[in-house]
Amino acid sequence: MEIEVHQGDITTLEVDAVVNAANSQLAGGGGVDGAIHRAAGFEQLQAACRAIGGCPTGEVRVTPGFDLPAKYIIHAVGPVWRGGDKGEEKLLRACYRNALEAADARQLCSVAFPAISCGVYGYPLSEACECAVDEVLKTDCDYVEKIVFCCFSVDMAECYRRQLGNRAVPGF
Ligand code: AR6
Repeated sequence: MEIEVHQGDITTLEVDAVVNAANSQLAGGGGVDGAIHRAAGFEQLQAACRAIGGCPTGEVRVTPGFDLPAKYIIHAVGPVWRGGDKGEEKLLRACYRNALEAADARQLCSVAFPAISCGVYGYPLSEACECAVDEVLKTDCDYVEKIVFCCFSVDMAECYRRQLGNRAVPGF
């Protein structure tokens, strides 16, 4: 598995799928969800989301990428951080695992993740990074061969690099 830490806007990435940090209504919103909706084309993406209906926390749903360079959007609903003892970690890990499984089931090769739950939903970044890296390293994929951790800030990119370095991932 090739792993890259990229600092920038996930909507510009030429990957098979970008993961969206969605809400359980798949209704669109701010943050990365807003950016993905704007870049994909709000109306067409919302029509696809409405047809799906919604998505429980920890699960994922897939739509086309529409006007994005990415072929697919994997909408993952992360947990709202409520102090850490309300099952947040299990749900966040499930997002990464389910997103990878959904990509692999579609025989996709490259997937970019934002830091799910680390914005409006308030998940502490270093703990979220640990879950993200851990799940990516331990999920068995037949087709997915490249993962991009897409970071909006220098601090966030550093956090992922540190995590990957701690796991002795080549290149970090
Ligand atoms: N590219 C990459 N990362 C981004 C981008 C971007 N264009 N924009 C923001 N981020 P958030 P959440 C980072 O709040 O915490 C929405 O309203 C951002 O810096 O987007 O899971 C949904 O509709 C942060 O590190 O997602 C939900 O209601 C990370 O993406 C709710 O927010 C995630 O921040 C979900 O909250």
